[in-house]
Amino acid sequence: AKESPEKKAAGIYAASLVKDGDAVGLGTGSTVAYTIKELGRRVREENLNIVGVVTSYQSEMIAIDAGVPLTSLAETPRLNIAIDGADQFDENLFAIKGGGAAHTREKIVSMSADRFVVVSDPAKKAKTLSVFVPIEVMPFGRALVMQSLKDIGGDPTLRAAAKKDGPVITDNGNFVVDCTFGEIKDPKELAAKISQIPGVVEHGIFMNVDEVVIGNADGTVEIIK
Ligand code: DER
Repeated sequence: AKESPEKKAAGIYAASLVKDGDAVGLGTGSTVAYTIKELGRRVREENLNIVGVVTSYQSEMIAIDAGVPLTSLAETPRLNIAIDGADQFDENLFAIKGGGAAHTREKIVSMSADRFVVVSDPAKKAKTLSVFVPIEVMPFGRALVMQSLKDIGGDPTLRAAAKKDGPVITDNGNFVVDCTFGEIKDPKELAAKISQIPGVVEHGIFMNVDEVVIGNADGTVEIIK
C-alpha cells in the first residue's frame, strides 16, 4: 500500500501507548502495519519487552519481519492492549471492520484486551456508519446467509478474490459476504440481527472500541475516547 502520512502518524502514535511487559493484540491492515513496525523498532532500540498476538497471516508476517516476539492467545488469553484499523467509525466509536477479511480473529483479540485502540484517518470518520458490513460465512451456509441478509434489508455480495478464481477464502477457511444496509442508525440492533443468522461466523460491526487515534497529514494525531 502506498505511504499514507495520516495512517503513519496514527500507527506510530499508537505504538507509544504500549508499555514494557505488555501483551499486545496486533491487528491487520495497512494502518496497524505502521504500529507493528514501530513496535519492532522499540523492541530493538529501546529493549521494549512485549509479546504480540497476531490476527492474520499478514500481521504475522509483518510482526516476524519487524522482530516483535509473538505468543498465542491460548498461552496469553488476557492482553493489555489491542491495536487495529477500521473501515469506518461513528461518533459513538462504533466501528465497521473487515475490509481485510480478518475481522473474526480481530474481534476475538480485541475482546481479549483490557484496552482496544483503533488507528485511523479522517476519511473513515462518519456521523453514521454507512459502509458495507463484512461478514465471515461458513461456505455450507452461504445461500441461507445471503437470503437471511436480504430479509433484514441488506444487499449482500460474495467477496470475489482478486488474484484467485472464485471467492476470497479467509485465514479460517470461510467465505466473506459484504453487505450494505445504507445508513446504519442502530449498529447494536443490526449486529444482533446478523449474529442470529445460522452460518454467520462473525460480522464486522465492533462495539468495543475504547479510543480512536486519527492521524493527520502533518504527523499530529487526534484522540477520540
Ligand atoms: O480488515 C480490517 O478490519 C482492517 O483493520 C481494515 O479495516 C483497516 O485496514 P486499513 O488500515 O488498511 O485501512
